[in-house]
Amino acid sequence: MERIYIGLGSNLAAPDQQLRSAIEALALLPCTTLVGVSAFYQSDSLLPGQPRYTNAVAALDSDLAPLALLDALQAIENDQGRERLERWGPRTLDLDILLFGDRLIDEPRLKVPHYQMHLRPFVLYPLAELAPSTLQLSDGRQLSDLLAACPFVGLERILPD
Ligand code: ROI
Repeated sequence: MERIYIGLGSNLAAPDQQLRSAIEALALLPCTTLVGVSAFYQSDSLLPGQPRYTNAVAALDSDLAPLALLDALQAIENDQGRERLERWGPRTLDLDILLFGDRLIDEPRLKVPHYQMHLRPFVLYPLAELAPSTLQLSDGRQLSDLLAACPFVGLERILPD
């Protein structure tokens, strides 16, 4: 059993509802327990001209292998109407494996830790709600150091209802 953190994002077709549906789907994954979900956060897209995003992070405990989990996450994205028209395009649902236990993964389909998480306040701040502040990433970086280098700018925290 390994602790896994998943980043969720949506900027199309009722983003908050997309995240809620995705969380229900995560809770139903085989060999997996959903152990926590952060608040939702809204922010502008990193790319201009796209609708604002809603983002959150979920914590799972799972016995799934990394690529089996990736397949399951892509199936959830597809079930929720994701169309892969352009890289970085707007999307109904994006599910990213951020951290997978203490594994370092460098495969064509999957790199863990997620290669841009340290640059993304909409990943780091929800992650910090779920993970201990002393969390050390599998590549040796400390979550607290990443947070200190990534100001809480442009994020609007949506209180859970
Ligand atoms: N911007 C925000 N705020 N949230 C995202 O999840 C997100 N995802 C992306 C790009 C287009 C880079 N911008 C984003 O893929």
